[in-house]
Amino acid sequence: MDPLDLVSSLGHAESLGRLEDLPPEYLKAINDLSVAPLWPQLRGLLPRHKPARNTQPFMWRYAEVRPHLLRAGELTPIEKAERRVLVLCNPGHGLERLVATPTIYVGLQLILPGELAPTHRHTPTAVRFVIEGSGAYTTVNGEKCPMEKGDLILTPALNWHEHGHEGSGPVVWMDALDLPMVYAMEASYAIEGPSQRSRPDLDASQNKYRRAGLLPYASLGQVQRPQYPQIRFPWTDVREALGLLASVTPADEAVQLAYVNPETGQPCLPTLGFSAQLLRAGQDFRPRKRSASSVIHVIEGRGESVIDGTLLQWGEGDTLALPTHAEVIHRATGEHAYLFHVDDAPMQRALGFYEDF
Ligand code: GTQ
Repeated sequence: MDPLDLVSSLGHAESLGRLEDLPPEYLKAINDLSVAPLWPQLRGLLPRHKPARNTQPFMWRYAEVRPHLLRAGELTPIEKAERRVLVLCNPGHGLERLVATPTIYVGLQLILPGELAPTHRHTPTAVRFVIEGSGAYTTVNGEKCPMEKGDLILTPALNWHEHGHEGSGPVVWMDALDLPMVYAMEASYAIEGPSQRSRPDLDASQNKYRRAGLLPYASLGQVQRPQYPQIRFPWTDVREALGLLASVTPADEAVQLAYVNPETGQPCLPTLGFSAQLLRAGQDFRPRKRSASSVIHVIEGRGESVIDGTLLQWGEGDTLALPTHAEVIHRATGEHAYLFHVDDAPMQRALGFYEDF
């Protein structure tokens, strides 16, 4: 039987009634009560088999954006910005919504020597992934985390954070936030607070969770494990771990490590997921199609990706947006490449509909 016949035999019509099919006085009467009929919009809200997507497969080239970010450093003093950020706006969503994908906000943030981006906390969760420079830091609830290239630093929801720069030269990092969802929930706001410089607790979580497989002994006796035990994930460790993982991973399998809560093994944040991938030279990598949208940042190397038929050729510092349900192929075209992934799989799992195919 033709699948479409099956659909109709189950009582599902191919096309549903339209607004124009209704008497205008009926529509006016219900609209005046702030009420609308579902059926003209049902297929739009719940398309069959595959979601409607506005997100475009897209790439922001670091070499193109960087000069404008540095110019922002001349045009806008930190006091006039608080956070000097250029936001990567997916063209499928325009410049107003400030989203890279429907759920992921991505900005490139610049801090110059001596500057301070003052303490605040907010309901959205953020992470920083360092792109260039050194000598900057982020202090999270009094824990001062150095920011070196490739480091991932978490600033979970409602945690105090400030950024500073004690070195020389510009420092740039990528911010990824779950802001679009928190904003859509009409729950996004920030509070300013006093500087945390008075009690810097240097990289405390790094010293507690230095190596996978080893936990502070006292943790074993705790019923409730800490929600955000590790704040900084240094790139030097992740890169080395990827190299070792590659040495024991069959050629056709992904060499990819998830950033997790070392106490629980769960994703390190509740809404967004983070992973680092070593893409081996000369080999097509075809991840499974998945319901999550994602952003990929190129840490090192060159390559190309085909995302829903769009070819994007990337190099170090570039950032790509991948829609939900995308068909994806990645290949490194030079040596090995290293990719940092941000996805919304944790929130999709929490909502009970994450799928891969
Ligand atoms: O550094 O705290 O890109 O609050 C957007 C909002 C960065 C930050 C962003 C923020 C921050």
